[in-house]
Amino acid sequence: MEKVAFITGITGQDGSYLSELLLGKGYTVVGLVRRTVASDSAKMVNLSRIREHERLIMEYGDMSDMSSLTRIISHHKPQEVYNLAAQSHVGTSFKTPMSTVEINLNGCLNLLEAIRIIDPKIKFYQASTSEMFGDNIKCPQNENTVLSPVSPYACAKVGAHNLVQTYRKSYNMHASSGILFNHESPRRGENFVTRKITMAAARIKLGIQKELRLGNLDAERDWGFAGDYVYAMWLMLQQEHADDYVISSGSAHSVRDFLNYVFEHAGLDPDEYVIIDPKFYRPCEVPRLWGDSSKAKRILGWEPSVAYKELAIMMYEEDYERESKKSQTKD
Ligand code: NAP
Ligand code: F7E
Repeated sequence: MEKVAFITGITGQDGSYLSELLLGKGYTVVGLVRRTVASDSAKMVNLSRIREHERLIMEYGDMSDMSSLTRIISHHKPQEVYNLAAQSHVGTSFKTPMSTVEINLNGCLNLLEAIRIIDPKIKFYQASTSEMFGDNIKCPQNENTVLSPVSPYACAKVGAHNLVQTYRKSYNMHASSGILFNHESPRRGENFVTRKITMAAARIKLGIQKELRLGNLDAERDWGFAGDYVYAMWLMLQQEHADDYVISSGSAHSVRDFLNYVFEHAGLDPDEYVIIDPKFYRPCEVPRLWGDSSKAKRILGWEPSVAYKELAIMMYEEDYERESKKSQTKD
C-alpha cells in the first residue's frame, strides 16, 4: 500500500530533513505551507533538494485554520501525521504570546481533532520539547522529570503535550510526543544561538561582519544534529504502541563554550568581536538542559550519530562556504 505522510512545518529545519528521510523510504509526503512562504521562493530554501520530487505535494494551509487541516487529511488520507509547525523561537514567544499559543497549542488541538473525526487510526507525532522542563534543573532530564515551563512557548508546548497524552488515553489514538532537546544543523534558523554564532564567525572571518551581539552566555544546552533527531520521530510512529520519548545527545555545554569552540576553529578571538547586549536576554531563562535518552535507546534502538564538535564545525564550514560564494558574486 502507498504510504502517505502529512508534515506540518515542512519548510522548517526539521520538516525538510524529515521530508528527505520519508521520500527516501518511498513515502508520498504532503506538506503544509503558508501562502506567505509559498509565494517567496527564498523561504523554500530548506526544501531545495526535494522541491521537484514527484512524491512531494505542497498544500496551502495554516495551523490556526482547522478547515485547511481537515481538507488536507480527508483528501490525501495519510497514515502518519507529523506536527512540526510552531512559532519555535522562545525569546519571540514573550513578544507574541497569543499567536504562539494559537499556533503551538490550539494548532495541535486542531490537528488532533481533525484526526479523531476523520480517522483516529492515523498515527500522530507531536514535536514536544525540552523547554517544557524550564527551570527544573534536576539533570539529566528524562520522561519522568517534572515539567516547569517558563516561557509562553514552553507553556503552549506543555498544553499540547498534555493534549496528546489525553487523546492517546481517551480515544486510544496512536499519538506520540518526542521530547526533543536542542537540535541544530546548517538549516537552523539564523536567530537561534548556534547558527547566529557560526554565521557570525564565517562573516567576520570573511570581513563582512564586524561584531556579534549575544545575550546570556552561561545557559547550558544539550545540542544534537537535526538529521539524527528526525529519524527518532519516524521510529516512534513505527512502534506498536504510542509513547513519549526524550531525544538528546546526552551532554550539555554552555553558549560560551560553543562560541569559544567555533571562534577558535575559525582562528578568531571572541573577546575582540562579541558584545553582550541585554536585548538578547529573556524575561525568564532556562538555565540548563541536559537529556537522558536511554528509553529511546532501549525501545527505539535510537542513538545520535553526530557529536557536538562535529556539529559545530559542520555548521561553521557550510556558513563559510555559502557566505564566501555570496561575497564573490558581489565583486
Ligand atoms: P522551525 O525551523 O522554526 O520551523 C517551524 C515551521 O513551522 C516552519 O515550517 C513554519 O512555516 C511553520 N509554521 C509556523 N507557524 C505556522 C502556522 N501558523 N501554520 C503552519 N505552519 C506554521 O522549527 P524546527 O527547528 O524545525 O522545529 C520543528 C518543531 O520542533 C517545532 O514545533 C519546534 O517547536 C519543535 N522543537 C524544536 C527543537 C529544536 O531544537 N529545533 C527542539 C524541540 C522541539 P513558515 O516557513 O511559514 O514560517
Ligand atoms: O537559545 C541563549 C538563550 O534560541 C539557546 C528552540 O528550537 O530549543 C530552542 O530553544 C540559549 C538560550 O534556543 C543569544 O538565552 C544567548 O539560553 O538557540 P536558542 P532555545 O531557546 O534553547 C528548544 C529545545 C526548542 O524547543 C525551541 O523551539 O542561548 N542566548 N544569546 C541566545 N539565544 C538567541 N536565540 N540569541 C542570542 O543572541
